[in-house]
Amino acid sequence: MATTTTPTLTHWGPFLVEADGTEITAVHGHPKDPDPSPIGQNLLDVTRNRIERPAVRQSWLEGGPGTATDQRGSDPFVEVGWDEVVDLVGEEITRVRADKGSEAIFGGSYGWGSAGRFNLPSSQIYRLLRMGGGYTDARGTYSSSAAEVIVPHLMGLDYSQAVGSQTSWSVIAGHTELMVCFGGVRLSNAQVTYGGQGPHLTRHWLDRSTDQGVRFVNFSPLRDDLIDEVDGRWIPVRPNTDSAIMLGLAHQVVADGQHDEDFLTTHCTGWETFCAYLLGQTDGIPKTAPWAESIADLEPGTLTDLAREMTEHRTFINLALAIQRGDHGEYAYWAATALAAVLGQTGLPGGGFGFPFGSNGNVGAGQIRKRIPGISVPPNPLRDSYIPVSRVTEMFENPGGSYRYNGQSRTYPDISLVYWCGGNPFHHHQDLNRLSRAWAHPETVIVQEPFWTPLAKRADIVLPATTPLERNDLGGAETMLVAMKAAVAPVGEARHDYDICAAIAHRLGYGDEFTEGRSIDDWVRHLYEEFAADNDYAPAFDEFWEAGVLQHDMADMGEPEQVFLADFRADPDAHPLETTSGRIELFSVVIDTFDDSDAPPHAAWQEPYEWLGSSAAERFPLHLISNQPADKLHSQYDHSRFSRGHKVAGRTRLRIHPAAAAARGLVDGDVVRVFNDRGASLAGVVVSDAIQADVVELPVGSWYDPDDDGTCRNGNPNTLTRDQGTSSLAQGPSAHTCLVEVEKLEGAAPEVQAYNLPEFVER
Ligand SMILES: Nc1nc2c(c(=O)[nH]1)N[C@H]1C(S)=C(S)[C@@H](COP(=O)(O)OP(=O)(O)OC[C@H]3O[C@@H](n4cnc5c(=O)[nH]c(N)nc54)[C@H](O)[C@@H]3O)O[C@H]1N2
Ligand SMILES: Nc1nc2c(c(=O)[nH]1)N[C@H]1C(S)=C(S)[C@@H](COP(=O)(O)OP(=O)(O)OC[C@H]3O[C@@H](n4cnc5c(=O)[nH]c(N)nc54)[C@H](O)[C@@H]3O)O[C@H]1N2
Ligand SMILES: [Mo]
Repeated sequence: MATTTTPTLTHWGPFLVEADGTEITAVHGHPKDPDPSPIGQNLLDVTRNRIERPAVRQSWLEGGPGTATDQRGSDPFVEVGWDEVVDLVGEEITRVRADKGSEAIFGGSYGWGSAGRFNLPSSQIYRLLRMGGGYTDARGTYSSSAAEVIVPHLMGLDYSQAVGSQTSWSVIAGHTELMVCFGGVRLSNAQVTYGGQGPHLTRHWLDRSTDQGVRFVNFSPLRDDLIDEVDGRWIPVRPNTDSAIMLGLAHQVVADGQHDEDFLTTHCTGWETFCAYLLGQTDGIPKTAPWAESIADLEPGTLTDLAREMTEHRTFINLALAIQRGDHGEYAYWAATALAAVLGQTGLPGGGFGFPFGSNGNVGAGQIRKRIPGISVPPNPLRDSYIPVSRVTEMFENPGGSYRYNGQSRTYPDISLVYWCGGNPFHHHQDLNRLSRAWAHPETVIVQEPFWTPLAKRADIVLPATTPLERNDLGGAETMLVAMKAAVAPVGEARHDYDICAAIAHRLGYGDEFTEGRSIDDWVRHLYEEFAADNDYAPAFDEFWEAGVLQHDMADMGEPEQVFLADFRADPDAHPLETTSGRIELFSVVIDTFDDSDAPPHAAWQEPYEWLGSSAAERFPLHLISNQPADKLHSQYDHSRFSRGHKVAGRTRLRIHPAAAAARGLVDGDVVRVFNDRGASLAGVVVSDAIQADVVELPVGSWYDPDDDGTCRNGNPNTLTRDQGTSSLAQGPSAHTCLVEVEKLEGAAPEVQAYNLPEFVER
């Protein structure tokens, strides 16, 4: 068969894929990408481990909703036809809406799914469920929940608006003298941007900044959170101590009399109260540099010297998202805001603070992302029915139970039906064995997914979806619009998300409203034409489709040189922030009224629930960092040869410091049991001095593969992480707060079964 070459866009960049009609035969970086991501090679296995036909869990099919729900994941499946499965889904949605109310449907469906403006799985499912009466939604993200809640309190900006107005890399390269990074600028993470990464430029900006004289400091448990080329200063820290470090730095600046009194009074509110806390006047503990050094386990003098360096130079403080994905994560962002205010450089070119450089590829690109219209999604008619996204297990465990969230007292709904599309909670959620138990609560679980992931295996009704390589779409990245063309035929009987949702909408009686009479190709053309009508430089659709990519007219892309909060800095009366005070809030009157004991009204050090300085470290003396995998996006394509080729001893790679390894008799390639009171995972050892001595790194993304005792044979770290909200403010996930112990596995290591297909039986 003739080979075709077609463009595509993923969350990890644009590519050209070669295909022979049924298989992808080669994946090439897009010629417009100077630093293509190796993750692209995962696409070679797009046709493997696929769900080929609709399937229903045997007990559910025989006994109906609510039957043997604790058998999810072990019951066999019965394959059925599309007409039958659409009927089953339609009937079940109708039954639950009528008997339990629409609130009993959980459609929050968190997950990244695929890039592609039209077929974005979350848009399709939201549209389907919202048009039909609504559902209980999920608010916030696993990425940035804590920041999303705290940033508006501190600076009156919506979080995504704040990220979009970050200081440009070009300004940092040109003006910053010292860039102090908490959680680094991790190049492997900058491969990715939600919704579509364009050309990869972060390496270029790191190199250029270094060439222009920016010196980097990397406060992080991992040295390689900053690439060697920038020759940064690595300060290995105890995880979760960032707030203490920043308070210690701020204290030193104040003790030296170098704080910007003028900025603190004209641009901030609450300085007096915060200062009294900093100096220890309110609790008897001055937050001095030596105090912080002992908490973070740093060499004495480290913070005193650095505080002086920061006062003497144009300093930019960068916060990775990781530092807010831990207990009290909100407060690391608040401490940085306060430290930057004390230094008085907020709003100056190359000074102040920003976030989250390195956590996504587009941060600091300096261009406002071009809006490519997607399919419109109406609001959820059940406006107030939502949970904070990572409270999903608690919701199943505790229907009717109450919890606090950003000043509100709220109640968990009683969920009967879960409909998940484009995410994988059995990868992304914390304490997976606890989720597995709670997962028996709903009567029915519907999963729409291309691959036999651990989530799909734990469904009652499985709807096989195609991937972007099997359908046409539009891909929008910062600088380019990509004609995402189908490269291979749909695998098995898989259907496009849109067609699945449309069939269900028809079954429920609102198909025409859902489709507006358009096929996928009609929609793609329609969305492009809407975009072209607003942008003179865009050619006619057919010309665009033929060319495969449209480079945006840069002149039209907003400020190329942006400085975060510059207008406010220049004139706070003319450009007040949309906070209660119009100023940066070093004390929040609003949060003070919440009166939650875990949510003080100013930046503060609160001991995380477990950390290297706590008594829990006597039993579990290693802090686990479950960061993002360099070789894939989350759990996507974990079945592929590329991802599996990066494993050690066939499971997730665990990095451990030479001293910690020697103390446990471990060498490279050993299989270890990583464990704590919550669970265990088996991993393959790599000994490395690029890690803080009491920290181990076990990246996320391996498909959950529990044995009978709940030990994950494949090394998923989320059997170990604790499932608790960051605080009553955001109730965000706190995966980066986790202690473990590691021991050599005795005897033969069990075989990984995560990539086996489930068992099928005839009806
Ligand atoms: N311990 C720990 N846990 C973490 C984190 C951490 O730092 N530590 N990080 C968290 C973060 S930041 C995030 S964002 C989450 C990520 O968690 P998720 O976003 O849930 O992870 P993905 O693996 O990207 O899941 C996407 C799913 O969508 C499917 N999919 C892809 N394309 C399509 C499509 O076109 N149609 C349909 N129907 N499905 C599709 C994929 O096959 C995959 O199963 O994980 C979180 N979990
Ligand atoms: N290749 C790849 N890139 C990705 C993703 C992926 O799955 N694969 N996922 C994307 C997504 S959804 C997101 S949200 C972002 C996440 O971006 P981040 O949240 O920034 O990413 P992480 O990998 O969790 O953590 C980055 C580094 O922070 C450090 N760190 C962890 N805890 C602490 C701490 O308490 N203090 C300090 N100082 N440092 C700490 C760790 O050493 C870790 O390597 O990444 C995105 N980029
Ligand atoms: Mo994320």
